[in-house]
Formats: sequence, C-alpha cells, structure tokens
Amino acid sequence: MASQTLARAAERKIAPHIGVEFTDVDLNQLDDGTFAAMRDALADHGVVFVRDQQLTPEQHIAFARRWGTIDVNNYFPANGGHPEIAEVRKAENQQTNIGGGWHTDHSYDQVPAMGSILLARETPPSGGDTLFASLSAAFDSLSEGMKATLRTMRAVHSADHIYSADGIYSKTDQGADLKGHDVRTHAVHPVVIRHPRTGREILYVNPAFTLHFEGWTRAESQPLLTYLYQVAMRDEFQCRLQWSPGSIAIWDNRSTWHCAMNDYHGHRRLMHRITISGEPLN
Ligand SMILES: O=C(O)CCC(=O)C(=O)O
Ligand SMILES: [Fe+2]
Repeated sequence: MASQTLARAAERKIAPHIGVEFTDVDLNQLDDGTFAAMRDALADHGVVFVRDQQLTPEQHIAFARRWGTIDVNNYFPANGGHPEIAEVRKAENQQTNIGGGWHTDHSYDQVPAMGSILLARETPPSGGDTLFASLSAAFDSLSEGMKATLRTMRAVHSADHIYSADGIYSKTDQGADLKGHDVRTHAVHPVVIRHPRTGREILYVNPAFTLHFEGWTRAESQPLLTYLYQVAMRDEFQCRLQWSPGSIAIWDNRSTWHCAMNDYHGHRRLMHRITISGEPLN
C-alpha cells in the first residue's frame, strides 16, 4: 500500500477558558471534516485562531460563506469592491482605534451576529494584539444566587451612543471613516443566554452596547453591570492573540467579548472583517 504522510490539522488550546489555535491547515483547502472540527472548536472555546493564511478577498468571502450568511456591517468602511468585507483600520497619524474597549459585536441587533472572521492584512511591528474574554466562564464563576437572579432579567442594548452623528467615534479621528450615523438600534436580550450549539449559559451584557437592565434605570443598573464587567474582565477568563499578516481569528460573538489594544501609535494596522449572521437569542 502506498504510504503518504498528509499534514493533519492540530488543535492547541491558547488559555484555560478560551481560545484554540489550529495549525497545519490551509483555509483554501479545508476538508469538511476539519471544518466540522473547527465549528465544534469555536462553540467549545469561543475563538479559533489560524496563522499564515494566504487568502484573497474572494477566498476570505468563500471561507466565510461556509459558516453562514454574511451580515454586512452598517458602520465600517467596506473594502474596495467587496461590500461583505469591512475594513478595521488605523493609520500612522490616527490616535483612536476601532474596538478599543471591551465589547461584543452587534448586541444592539434584534438577532445579533454569530461571529466574525477577522483577517490581518497589515500589522504594526509590535503591539496591536486583541484580547478575548469568555462570558461563559465568567457566568460559571458567579454564585448560585446571582446566577438565579440574572436568569430572570433582560437588558437593553443600542449602538446609537457609539456611532451616531454625536456619538463617541464622531469626536475622534476615526469619525470621518465611519458611516451609518443615521442608523438607530435598540434590542432587548436576556441577561443570560444559552449557546445555540452547546446549551452552555452565557452572561450576555457588555460595556459598549448594554444601556441598562429592562425595567431598571441606568443609575440602578450601573452598579450591578459594573460588578459583572469586573468579573468578566478577570485575566483568568481571557486569551490574547498576537497578529501578523495572514493571521485569522474566528470568534463567537455570543460567548465572548473582545478588545483591540491601541498601543502602536505611528504605525498602520489594517484588518479585514467579515461578519456572519446569527440566530435569535434565548
Ligand atoms: O481590530 C481588532 O483586533 C478587533 C476590532 C473589532 O472590535 C472588530 O473587528 O470587531
Ligand atoms: Fe468588535
């Protein structure tokens, strides 16, 4: 029998609660078995990281379509001829970055995105890492009393204070690049959701887009939200990705937060993001 050693994808956990890296894979030639393993790994670990990929924009889109329907972002500039690809960029002369505070994308939508596939095109000589946090591990760490209370609650989310004409970005040097100033968003989601694939419980509030608990004022909501955010931001629930051109991260928006470090002033960083549609949360 002819013997041939084929490169086989391997998985390596990045941190105890979140993140897995796939090695020995070419996303342009991903067989169905490895893709299924990647889908399972995403549900189990929240973020899948792959390095050294050579994807054209068309190949990036083709890979994204294997995960689901593409959700075109309202706010980020599109890449040239590809409306499916949002550019997340910071130039040498800009001070503000995109996603520089902890958040999960699209929680302000009625049906939030499943996740994103972020591909590094240009990276600074050092810095520009992205941190990810597991909101299922954070939820698991709470007391039974707190968990039971949170399971009865819902929270209100919006992006208007971030992206509208008088929102946070408009006051920064990213303002001119962003669009969708007139888009209005408002969504109410359970504070504790179940992951659609694993059934695992997830704390579903985030510092960027959650305004308050339903039926509570913002002032009443703030102390409990602040406490929950402090829990979720604990180092033990995080992993850190260090990018180079060709690195790709796929994250699950329901079970994770992310935060892009802004520690590379004077250098360019360009990422291509494709967002995948999700399903109603409950
Ligand atoms: O640039 C990054 O590392 C992440 C930016 C971000 O928040 C996003 O693409 O959703
Ligand atoms: Fe983001």
